[in-house]
Amino acid sequence: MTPGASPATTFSVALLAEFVRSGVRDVVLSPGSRSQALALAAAEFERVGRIRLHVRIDERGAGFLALGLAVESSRPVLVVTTSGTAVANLHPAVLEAHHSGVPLILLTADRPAELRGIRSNQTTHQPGIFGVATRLAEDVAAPEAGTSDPVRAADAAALVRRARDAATGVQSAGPGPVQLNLAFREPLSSAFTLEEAGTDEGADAASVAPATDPLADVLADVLTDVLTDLASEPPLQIAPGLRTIVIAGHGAGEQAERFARSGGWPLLAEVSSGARFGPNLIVAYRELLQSADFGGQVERAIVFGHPTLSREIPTLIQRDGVETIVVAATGDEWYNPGHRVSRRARSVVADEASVADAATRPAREWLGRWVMTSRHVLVAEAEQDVTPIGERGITKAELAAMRAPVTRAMLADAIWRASWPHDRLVLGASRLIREADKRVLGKKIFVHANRGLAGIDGTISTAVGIALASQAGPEPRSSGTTRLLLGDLAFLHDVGSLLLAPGELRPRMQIVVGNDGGGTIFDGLEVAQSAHPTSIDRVLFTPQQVDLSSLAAAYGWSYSRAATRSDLERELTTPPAGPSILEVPLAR
Ligand SMILES: Cc1ncc(C[n+]2csc(CCOP(=O)(O)OP(=O)(O)O)c2C)c(N)n1
Ligand SMILES: [Mg+2]
Repeated sequence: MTPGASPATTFSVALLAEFVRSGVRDVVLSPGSRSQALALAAAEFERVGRIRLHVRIDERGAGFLALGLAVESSRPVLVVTTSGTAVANLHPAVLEAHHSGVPLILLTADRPAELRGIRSNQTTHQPGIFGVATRLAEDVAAPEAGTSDPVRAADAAALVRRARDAATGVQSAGPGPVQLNLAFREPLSSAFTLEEAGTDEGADAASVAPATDPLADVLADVLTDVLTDLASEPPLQIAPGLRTIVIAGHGAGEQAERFARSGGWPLLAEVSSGARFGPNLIVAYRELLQSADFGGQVERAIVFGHPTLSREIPTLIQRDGVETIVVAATGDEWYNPGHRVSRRARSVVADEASVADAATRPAREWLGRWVMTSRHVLVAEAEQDVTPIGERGITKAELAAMRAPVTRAMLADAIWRASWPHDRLVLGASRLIREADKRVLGKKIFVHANRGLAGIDGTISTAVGIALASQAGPEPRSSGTTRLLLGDLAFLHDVGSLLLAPGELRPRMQIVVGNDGGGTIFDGLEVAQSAHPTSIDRVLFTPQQVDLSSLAAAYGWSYSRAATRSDLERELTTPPAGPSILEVPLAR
């Protein structure tokens, strides 16, 4: 760095260099004056190919974009903002990341100590503003002139290590958000350049180049941590003898499927569990849980992940005579409906007796009855709402079915069928994720939903983050399409996130909006039967008649509409190459 350089810039460059060295690849930033040193440093790191930079004017969308990038890339993602309300706009994404265990590192620029508490412009109390939602919150004093670069680099390295460790969960209860509140004093930046070869003197850019694969470092740390956990607490051994089911809520992962299979137990896996596949899968689990012959017979439930999509699961757990074991590798808030969970474990295995028992007749009958009955329920429902298309020729009835208006069931089925292992599927919070959860068959595909808090906010930006990170990954998993299925209100809530920065990689992404003119999820509430329909419409359904094609045109996304089943099939199987919106009108 040249003599006379702004300490803000010297520190920002050192900090970003350390983050790159620690494995960070994606930086999301929103513009602002106080954060200019970080922003200009990020622009330089992008120019020399060290990071992927994503610029968004709206910090709320920026936060969710970072969340999507982190979910897909399994790496911490940096978010840079200026001071004031800019910081507060990150709060929704921070809460979601906290509750769903996603590593975000927020670099929030602030005034130095002498300018705080005196009504300076755009100045509020930022340190720790996210409360318990951050794994670590540090208020970092403004960098001083005159401190030598090596000292500053050492400070930056230590700070980055603390932030990285906290965000990936090495020293805390699992991955989550971290806030580094960074004070900057005038001059807020100075000019500098990094050399492409990575030999810039001041920034010590040679050392910016990672010596080893940084991803390997990050994963190795997380893995070491998990293994240490496992070593300090051996897996809970699950013995046979009780009529058992395995429940996989959001984020349960493949381990839930493996575990259910090893013990020969029915697997009730939500659509975004990561475990919705395999021979033990029970798709029609709601109907079965309601039945005395199935739900009524359960003596033990073993729960992975975070179930949020049905009432039947929490009801079962609260029933007398059901022993529930909740499994979570990390985290300190445990799923516990009605405070009735009997045991918690960091990991479980089916013990030898359970594995042997899985092959016995009573165990095979227990599993077989669940699997067969679930299939019967699905077939009966399918006959009601969808006429199958014959393989040879199309009959009159089939033709009519192709021209029939799209239903939610049809939409959920079609989008599931169109998704393959190299694709990504993101589901917004609405009736549609529940519709998918009720019916889609087992398939090993990537499904994400923001179920940490199930907000309708940030859905588009989360999906854009997933799409962009997936495109940057290795082949062939980088070649797919990210499809987002969401309702019209969730779409409109985050419509500003359609704004993509010119020159940035465009997401290979199809947004499918099930447009029923408002929030029809509320029509299912009990109160909708008794309250005045006008009031329900006014304050819950909240009708809208926005022209989505105009919005698409305004933001430069291609647009199409699918009103019939044949339109839908065509649009889903041959989506446009770039960002596109498919509007599907649905009856209320
Ligand atoms: C940020 C936020 N605000 C409010 C809610 C409450 N909420 C849940 S679903 C929903 C309406 C969803 O409507 P839409 O996206 O059109 O889906 P639909 O139910 O019609 O399928 C609302 C407002 C929420 N989950 N998150
Ligand atoms: Mg709607």
